[in-house]
Amino acid sequence: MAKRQLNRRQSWRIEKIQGERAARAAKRESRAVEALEGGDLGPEQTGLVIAHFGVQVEVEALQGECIGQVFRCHLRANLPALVTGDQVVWRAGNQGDGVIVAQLPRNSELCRPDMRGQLKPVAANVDQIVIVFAPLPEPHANLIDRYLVAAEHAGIEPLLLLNKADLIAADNSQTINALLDVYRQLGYSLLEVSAHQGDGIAQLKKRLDGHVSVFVGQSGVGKSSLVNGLLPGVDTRVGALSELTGKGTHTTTTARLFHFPGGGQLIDSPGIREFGLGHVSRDDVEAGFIEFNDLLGRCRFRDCKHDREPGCALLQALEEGRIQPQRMASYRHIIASLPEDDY
Ligand SMILES: Nc1nc2c(ncn2[C@@H]2O[C@H](COP(=O)(O)OP(=O)(O)OP(=O)(O)O)[C@@H](O)[C@H]2O)c(=O)[nH]1
Ligand SMILES: [Mg+2]
Ligand SMILES: [Zn+2]
Repeated sequence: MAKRQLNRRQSWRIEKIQGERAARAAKRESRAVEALEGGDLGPEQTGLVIAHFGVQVEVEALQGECIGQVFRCHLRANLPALVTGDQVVWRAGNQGDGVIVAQLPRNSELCRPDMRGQLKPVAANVDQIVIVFAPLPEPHANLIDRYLVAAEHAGIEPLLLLNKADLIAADNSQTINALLDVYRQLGYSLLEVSAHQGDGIAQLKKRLDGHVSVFVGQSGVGKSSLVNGLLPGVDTRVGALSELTGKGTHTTTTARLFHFPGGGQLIDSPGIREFGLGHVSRDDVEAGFIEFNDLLGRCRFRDCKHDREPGCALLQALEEGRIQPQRMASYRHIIASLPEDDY
């Protein structure tokens, strides 16, 4: 009991300190914006957010004489939350800095709930989600399925990417191949590569050319290593797996956008431990399982939960092997984790 009270008090204090810190930062920011706006600002122009640092963002000029150059920009107070990949209207200051004036409409956004369950966009205007996994850290099919649901929900093309193919050996090849088979059977695009040995990197490059892609996946699967392999000259930070847990160590802390010399963009994002789907409904989840598409609406009961109802089209397909047991288990796991009013 005493411990719990202490924890509550502690977390209240932490929240208070964080709140005060955020308020001080906001004040500093608004003073910086005022100072900039009081000075000599350049004309309004469009830019691309290539990285995000708390209250400031890095913007690449998309037009004008500074095209291609990067500016550290402050945000006007009334702006919506910006993410990497956003296009904005901004004005340059005279010291490599600037002010963001407006956010331009997004044509896609990949969202996920934050620690408090609140929905947060992680990248904007991407047209391909590259779901990266590896033999180590051990892949979780359910996490892959969650990303697939998020991709289908956002209407963004998914690409499954197995990295660290060099780590496939006698002791894990069966498990890995069984996992890959699930997605091959569903018709998803799948590539096997090794950032370390370079296998498959040329093929991957071809798949990314001309697209705006975002790398997502568990921490430690090698997303940043792949960026380094794909874009020589870019030297983004890579971190060893924890010796204790064999998991990634959350090396990348902010999503960052890179350009391919021949066109196309790639966003490296921070790895995650869990990927909630708080913002999607049961219908969205069902629509995200592409093998359900032809079956939905064919159950005897309109509000069928596909649990044990008689005349359920999904259960029958499961029995006949048209739905893979692992995917059905994954579907149930995801549904069970949705907030209750979404059931
Ligand atoms: N054997 C092997 N190891 C790799 C390969 N690619 C990356 N690694 C290693 O995996 C570890 C994690 O790599 P990162 O690139 O930092 O992984 P990440 O996905 O960016 O991790 P976060 O930034 O934390 O999300 C490092 O020790 C890399 O050297 C590969 O193809 N083969
Ligand atoms: Mg990384
Ligand atoms: Zn049913």
